[in-house]
Amino acid sequence: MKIEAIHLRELNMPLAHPFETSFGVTTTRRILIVEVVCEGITAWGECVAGEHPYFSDEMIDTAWIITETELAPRLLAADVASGRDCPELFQQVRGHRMAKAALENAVWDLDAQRQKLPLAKLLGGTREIIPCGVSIGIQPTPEKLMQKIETEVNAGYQRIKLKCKPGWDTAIFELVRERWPHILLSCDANSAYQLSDSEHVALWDKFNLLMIEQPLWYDDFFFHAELQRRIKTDICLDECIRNSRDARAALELGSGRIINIKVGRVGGFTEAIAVHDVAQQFGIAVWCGGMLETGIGRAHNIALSSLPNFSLPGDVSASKRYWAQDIIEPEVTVSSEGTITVPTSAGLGFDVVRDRIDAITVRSKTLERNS
Ligand code: OSB
Ligand code: MG
Repeated sequence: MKIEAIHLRELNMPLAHPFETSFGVTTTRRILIVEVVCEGITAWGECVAGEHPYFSDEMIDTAWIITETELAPRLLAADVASGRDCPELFQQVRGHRMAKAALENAVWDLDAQRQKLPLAKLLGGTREIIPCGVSIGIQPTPEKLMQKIETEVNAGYQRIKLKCKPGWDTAIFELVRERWPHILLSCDANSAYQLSDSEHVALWDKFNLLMIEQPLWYDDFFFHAELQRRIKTDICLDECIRNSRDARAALELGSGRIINIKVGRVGGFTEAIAVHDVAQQFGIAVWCGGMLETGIGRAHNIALSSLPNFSLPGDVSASKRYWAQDIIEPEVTVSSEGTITVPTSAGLGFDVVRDRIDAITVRSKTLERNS
């Protein structure tokens, strides 16, 4: 496939509700969308980097410049057989995995459309439906949190994940467990604790949490192994797993017992599949994380979640939880059993609505093949 043009766009999209984590509050998303064009087919990728480098060291502005000056020119000079060719093509550029993933995933979408296959099938997916959970941000008051949980439990979501940080943890879990003793409940600290907090974190063992996500430093899995030895609850690794070698090292060390796979965090579908496979060899369950994606990234997450070892509910939930109006048709919906049906039509399985994208585009740039 000789890609003829790559269009970069920045979208400004207000979230339906502000989302607060231990590292900050997001009210409007600034999102880099890439569109690759080849032989009359248009395919899409979404860069999940945030507005600030607070989740990881990437942000939309670094992703834009790396895509424009390094990655897109390499893709436009190449002839790729599939998305699997992208990691090698981008190898000289160190890091910038979220930027790489946006382009690589668009190439996978392109290949799926060309072969008239659903993206899920091309990735090796086997599930027809995927189990869904929700991630609930830190709220202004405990009462507001309780209302949110009630809404999501009633909607049928199979797992509730609470964002937490010092001061919004033990007492909150206590309240939630009093009201809902039996729901699948987990928490995500986004690196808000240190090893010296291990006695504090061990107190949560009594809440029967499914997992505690990334309690310690974003770049650590050595001290996570020490913390995992000191607590009963399973640790789930998010930020610190950058690739399948990290996954192998972390699982050898015992840094955690569950992995959250985010395709952007690991640099694209090829590496996401590799992390999935390593976890499977270790008998470790994985689930698909979310980064407040638009319908494009959400469709990619649904396709990835159809792989066999995605056995726990992911943070892949309905469009309406994030957006007044999503940029795909139909929008992503979740059944009353808390599942999403994996689309069976070619490519993403959703139509990208160009008018809506145009209306919220605040900058754009087109790069073309030279010959
Ligand atoms: O750590 O999983 C995370 C959102 C932004 C950055 C990091 C994370 C999250 C979420 C939200 O938890 C998941 C979602 O609903 O998209
Ligand atoms: Mg997380």
